[in-house]
Amino acid sequence: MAEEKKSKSIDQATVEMIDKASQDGARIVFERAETMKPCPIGSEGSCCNLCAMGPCRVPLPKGKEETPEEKKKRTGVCGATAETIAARNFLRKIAAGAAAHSDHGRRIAEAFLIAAKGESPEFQIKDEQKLLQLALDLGINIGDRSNNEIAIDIGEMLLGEFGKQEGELITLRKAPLKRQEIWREVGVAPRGIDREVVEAMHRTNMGVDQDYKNLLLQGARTALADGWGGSMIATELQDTLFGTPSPVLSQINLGVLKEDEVNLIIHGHEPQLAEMLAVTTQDPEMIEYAKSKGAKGINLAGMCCTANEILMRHGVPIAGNFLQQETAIVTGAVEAMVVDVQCIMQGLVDVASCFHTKVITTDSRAHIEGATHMEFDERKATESAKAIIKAAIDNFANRGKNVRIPNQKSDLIAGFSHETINYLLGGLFRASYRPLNDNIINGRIRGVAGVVGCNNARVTHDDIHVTLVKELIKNDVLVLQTGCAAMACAKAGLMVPEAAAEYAGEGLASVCEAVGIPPVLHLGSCVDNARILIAATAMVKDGGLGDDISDLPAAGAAPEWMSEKAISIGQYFVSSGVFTVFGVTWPTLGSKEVTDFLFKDMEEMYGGMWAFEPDPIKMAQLMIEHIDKKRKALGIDKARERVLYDMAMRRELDSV
Ligand code: SF4
Ligand code: MSK
Repeated sequence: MAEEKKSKSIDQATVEMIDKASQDGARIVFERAETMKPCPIGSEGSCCNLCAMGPCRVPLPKGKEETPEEKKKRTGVCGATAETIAARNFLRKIAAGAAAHSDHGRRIAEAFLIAAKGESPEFQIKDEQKLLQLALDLGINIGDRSNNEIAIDIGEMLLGEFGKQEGELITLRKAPLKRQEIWREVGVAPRGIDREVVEAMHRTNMGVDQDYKNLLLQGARTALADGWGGSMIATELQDTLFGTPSPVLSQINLGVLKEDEVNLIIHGHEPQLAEMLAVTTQDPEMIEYAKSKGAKGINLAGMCCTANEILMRHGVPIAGNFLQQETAIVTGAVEAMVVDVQCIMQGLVDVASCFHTKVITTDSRAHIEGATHMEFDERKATESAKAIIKAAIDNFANRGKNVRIPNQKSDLIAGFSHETINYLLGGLFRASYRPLNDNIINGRIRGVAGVVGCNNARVTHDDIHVTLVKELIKNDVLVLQTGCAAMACAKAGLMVPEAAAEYAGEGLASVCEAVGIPPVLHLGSCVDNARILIAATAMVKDGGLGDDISDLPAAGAAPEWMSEKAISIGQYFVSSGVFTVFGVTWPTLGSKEVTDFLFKDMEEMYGGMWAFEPDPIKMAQLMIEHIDKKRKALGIDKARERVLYDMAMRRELDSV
């Protein structure tokens, strides 16, 4: 169960806006969470509403041992057992999460093709090197063909992966060979992205797949279609089209909003419109228009993962993470909250009605009653972006006197794509993960952790993320982050190089100082968890740490998860061989068998398994124990003499 909530947030800007919301009569998520308690039966996966004979509830009896006879009777009307019900619910979450990431990937593939065919002058292939690398990876002829010709083949091939019916996803080839073999042996190599999602929905329909182990196999297949399919396609094509991120300095928290400028927040997940806004808000014509309406300029800021996308590529500041979307409006200083898809609270419209903020939906798949709909069209990208910016500017005159922007904002460095990490560690001419592997082998870095995922109003906002990550880096674990988890740690000052000396253990700090990186690296948005898979694969390929992802001294966590997307991410990490811990609550606790299967049996199948631990210090302990277990298996558990990693040593490594 969720831990007892101590306070609403560790972030002072959020705390200040929670108070302001209550003074202003705006009902925001923190208040709604007080009045709407989670259903204990649904939260443990023991409620089935798949057919009109239900909903059927089969909760685990509390406080007493269940007899076999009692357990036999604990079924739905159709006879479905608690195991089947929990596993079906779990698989449906994976399918929904995989669908969200993959539909994002599909839209990017379509936008990529529009650009490649020259149908949108605003979108051009930005990263030629990545384009050619992708062509090589996919076996697409380069010859003397133009970039656009090559891009059309890439776009069509990858778009085809969504509707593919037979064989295996082509992007699975990016995984270590041993990992690919494991998937084939277990029988979970996905065939086509859409096919796995549809099959998951079919199998969980009333009266189809009623063996929890078989259902969970489809869970792995569907999640892999997300991580190594839809999400990976999204990241690869976004980088090629909009540019592969490189280190960039920016700021984060509500303090990035400006008193004297038009504040436009872009929120959601897909980067196409955000890319256009990043460019078009700089257009002198738009700035002049803002000035004509009494503002000093236009201030674009991001929220949730759309924010991460334009932070990584343009350094656009971030106003906040998931639980801050309404608090941004409560400042009274936001002219427009422009949203695309995913993680957008319907409550935004109600909160906005207490202020002057316009909520603008922009995607045909995501309308909200009471919002203004201004659809973004990639073929008329500038025109669409300008219309949205003008609507924000026109609203500046309506800003009232009730404005309070919190002072809090923190510096951060983002932009750690796989390519950047490779280059920073290995250098321009010998880009590699070798120095990382060497520092893991010699013990300066104990291991690597991916800490990702959402905020959840059932626990103290940002607290679990920040406590966990501080504990990990103190123990010399290098942390890779995406999503709202990354934002929590950035706000806490963990994403600047100076954080190494202040928070990291001696070994990790020495490496960070030598390379000039923070101890916590921002890899991007939720779909960019695919970058973590690629980074893990690069570590395997560089040698010395086993021959599969499951051999690495590595672990994953989503400490404050809330979205079904997080379950899909967790399952593709587990099925890729990573020990993965979730906090807050666990959705199969209604069935001991299903939970044991996920927490124990999956290790035998995949080398990775799930765990649930709401306490961040205990969560860190579990992850560190796993990392140490892997170090022991690799024979690198002996403490080695700690030597500072200086420039001379780096040069020596480069010359190897
Ligand atoms: Fe109840 Fe079975 Fe229908 Fe689910 S499918 S609601 S368990 S009768
Ligand atoms: S935005 S999925 S709340 S991380 Fe990707 Fe944040 Fe979770 Fe949405």
